[in-house]
Formats: sequence, structure tokens, C-alpha cells
Amino acid sequence: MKITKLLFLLLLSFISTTIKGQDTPKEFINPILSGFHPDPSICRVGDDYYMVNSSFTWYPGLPIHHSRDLVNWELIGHAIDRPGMINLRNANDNNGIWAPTLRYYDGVFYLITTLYKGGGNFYMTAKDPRGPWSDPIWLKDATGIDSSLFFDDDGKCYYMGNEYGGNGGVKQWPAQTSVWLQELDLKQGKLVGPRKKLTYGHANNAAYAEGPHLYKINGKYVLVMAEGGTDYYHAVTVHQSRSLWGPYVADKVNPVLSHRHLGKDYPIQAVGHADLVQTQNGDWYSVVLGKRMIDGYSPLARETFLCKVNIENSSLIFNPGYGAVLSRQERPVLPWSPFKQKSMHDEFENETLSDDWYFVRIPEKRNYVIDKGQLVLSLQPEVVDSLVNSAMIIQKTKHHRFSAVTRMKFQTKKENEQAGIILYRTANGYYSLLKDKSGIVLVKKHLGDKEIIRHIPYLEPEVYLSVTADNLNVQFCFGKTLDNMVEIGEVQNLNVIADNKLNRFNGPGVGIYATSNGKPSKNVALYDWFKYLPLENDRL
Ligand code: 6LW
Repeated sequence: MKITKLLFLLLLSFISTTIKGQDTPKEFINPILSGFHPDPSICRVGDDYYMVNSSFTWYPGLPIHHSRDLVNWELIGHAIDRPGMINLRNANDNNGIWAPTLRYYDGVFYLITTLYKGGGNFYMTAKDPRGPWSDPIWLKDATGIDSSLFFDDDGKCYYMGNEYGGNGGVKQWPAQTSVWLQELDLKQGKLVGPRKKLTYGHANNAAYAEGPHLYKINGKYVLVMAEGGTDYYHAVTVHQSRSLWGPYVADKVNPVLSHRHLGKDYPIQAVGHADLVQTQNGDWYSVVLGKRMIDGYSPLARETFLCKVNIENSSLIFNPGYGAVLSRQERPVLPWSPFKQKSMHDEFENETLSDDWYFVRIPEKRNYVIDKGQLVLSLQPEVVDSLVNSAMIIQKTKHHRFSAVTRMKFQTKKENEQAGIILYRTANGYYSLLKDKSGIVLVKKHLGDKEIIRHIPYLEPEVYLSVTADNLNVQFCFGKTLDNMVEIGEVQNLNVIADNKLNRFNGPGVGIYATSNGKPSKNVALYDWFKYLPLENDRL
């Protein structure tokens, strides 16, 4: 009996280690945060890692993710989640919240960022990164963008940011910017003492020195910045100094990371905007932004990638042996910590929307309720083409191959009323598939030009609407039942929501949208469920 029990226990432990072995990969896959996740900033507290990204005009803003292994990241909240915290009215989709920095010091989390073309730079504090976060503390005299914080050994806090122009604001070469430093008095909530420009970048024609982060590594002050602009020429550069106030000397390895020398066909481009973190075991890693390209386009915009960093003779070596961001590499030596993924099939069973749903700009009044398993969206006069909040609720698209589908009930006798789904990037780039008085209409807006692709008569009260993306191809469909979906329009091009001269910094989303096109309305659209589904072979 005892032997049988022992054998049974041995078998159990064999099975469990095999399962664990299977569950614990040796490698991880980049990006670690796919879809709209630019300008990452990371910090560690004990065994826990936290990360924040830019959110531009999306609300709630400043998404915060948590991880214990640097690979599995769970969305745990948003630092901007109360309507009065910031004003995004009339903010262009590329403006709003830019490039935050997340730091932890002495029991408090600090998050600093820029409300670009809004109130400028501000910081917030929290005891718990899940929130609540304090109201913004505005730093009125902090000019420029990409604010960052550094806590020195003596507990003093320093602000860093970037500023356009050269000395006295006069540019000596195109795209010249500087990175500057000043003490931040956290008790008074203001910058104090002298301000000093630390560098204009690592080369005599350095463009857009920005995204600065300062660290103290082995007794040296190490300044890590972005250069080249957040596109094809993006790069990470390093400067070092023995003293906080400089002089900061450009590292001989610079740029320590870039893909600009790999050519336009390289699948990951525009890497940069690094933030470093040291694990509890002493290893260094960096998060960076990058774009995954498909035939020259980036339909998922800027995403977050992870790199190993070694320190050799006090230089930072990104992914030693490769010098590039990799699609797959050995994972950090940290306990593998997957979390329970949320269902991407929202049945609208909870009264409040989950954290994955966003508004664009902050709703001034509530435009939806969730009632008896249905999301009831009130038509608003506002349209997505204007720079105010409209009745649009979207989630991030995170895959190159995905399908999104909903079941909607909506009827109207008015020409101006429409409701349906939307694949949105900016007021200048989107597709909408809407039901109106007489049928279903597919609209495309590309580089600011709006065009009706197709209108098909349809009078049933209920309709299934779907969008299926396959790399750069996208097909819209509708139907009375899911087995009877009809294609509307030809296969369309996803370049509409990819980065271009009008879709610059934010990222794409898919979701629901209803409008009464400028006129008041009491009508509503009822959504039974919304399903977002990654498709097979997403990572080709
Ligand atoms: C970010 C800055 C940048 O603040 O893009 O071009 C801005 N550079 O680093 C928005 O992500």
C-alpha cells in the first residue's frame, strides 16, 4: 500500500514538473506589450515590476502594467481615471499625454509626464500603482517634453526634460534639442535652484535628444536618451558623468541601440526610448519602443519590447552578440508568472466596463449604460472627425491577424442617425461600419479624406458586424446571422490606421460607435456582446 502511494506521489510530481517544464519557457517573445504601447517606462519594487506607457487622448490614461518576470504583463489600472484630472478637449489625437516616467522612492510611486499642447509637465504620486493616484501637480516652469525623475543617494529628486533649440533657444543644426536638469522640491511641488543643459545629443548633428532617464550605476551617473526622432532614425544613446551636474561625456559605443543601419526591410524598426531596470538578481534589462513593419507599414503602431543589457567597462551593451532588438530571446532568470488572461469576449455582464475599454478624450456626460447583459450606447451629436469626445468605445488591437465581431440592435427613421463598429486610429484615419436608416455603410477616412466605400440596403433591426484583419488586408462584413455574413466592399488596406504623416504617435483601436451627426438624438444602439479574437499565425 505504502509503495503504491509512493509511486503515485512520484508520478504526480513527475507530471507536475513536466507540466511546469512545459509552462516555463526558456525564451520570451517580443514585443512584451503588443499594440499601442509607446514610450515605456519601468521600475522595480522588490520582486515586482511596473510599467507605464503614453496614452495621448485615450481615457482612462496612463495604463499601468505589472509583472514578476518582465515578460507576462497584466494591466492593473490607469493613473488618469478621474475626469477632472486633465483636460483633453480639442486635443489632436497625436497630442495629449506623452512619454511618462515611473519611479519608486521611499514607499511612494512617482509618475511624471507631459500633457502636450495642454498644461505641460506634471507629476502624480501613489502608494499603490493600482491607484488612487494623486491629482496632477503641475510644474509650470518646466518647459519642453519627456519629463523624467531621478532620486540621488541623498534622497534629493531631480527633474529632467527636453527642450527645443540650442543655447538661448537658437538652433545650430536642424532638430537640435537639449536635455536639461533641475532639482525638484517634492515638498513644495516645484522646481528649485539652477537649471543646466546636460547635452544636445551624442553627435554634432544629433536630432531630437529626448526621453532622458538618469541612473547611478557603479558610482557613475548614466544618462540614457532617445535620439533621431521616434521613427526610422530612432536610437538609444548614453552619456556618463562622475558628477550629477556633468560634464556628461558621450559613450564610445553610441548609439547603443538603433535599427536605422539595418535598412527599410528589417522587420522591427524605429527602436528607441529606452528605460532600464535591474532585477533582484542584479541583471539589467531595458524596455524600448519599436514598430513591427509589414510592407513598409506599421498597423499596430509603436509597441514595447524587452532587451537584455550588459555592463561592460561601464558601457551599456544592448543584447550582447546581436546589438538589436530580437523577436525571441532567452528570458530573464525570474520566476515564470503568467496571470489569468481576461476573456476577449465581452458579454457586458458587469455594470462597469473592464479596463481594456477606452474613450477617446474624456466623456463630459455618460453616454452608455450596461443593462441586463447589453451595452446601451446613446447616440451623440459628436462625430469621430471632431476633436471632442464622441460615443465611441474602443479597445487596443494587439495582433496583425484578428477578428472583431458584435451583435447590435439599432433602428432609426432619421437620416442622420448611425451606429455600428469602428476601426479607429485618428480623426484623420479610420474605417467605420455603420447601420443607418436604410442599410449598412462602410466608410473609410484615409489621410483626412473621407469616402463612402459601399452602402448596402438592410432593414432588419438586428445585425452582426465584423472586421477581420490579415496583416495589411482588412475585410468588413455584416449579416443577419453569423453563418450568413456578407462582405461589404472589397478587401481594404490597413495603411489607413498605420503610422503616417497624420497618424503619428498614438495607436489603433477597435470597438463601437454611434452618432446622430450633429443633431440631438434620444436614440440608442444595443450591443449584446463584442468579441476580439486573435487569429492563427498572427506572428508571421
Ligand atoms: C515622445 C517623444 C517623441 O514624447 O514622441 O518624437 C513623443 N519623440 O519622445 C510621443 O510619443
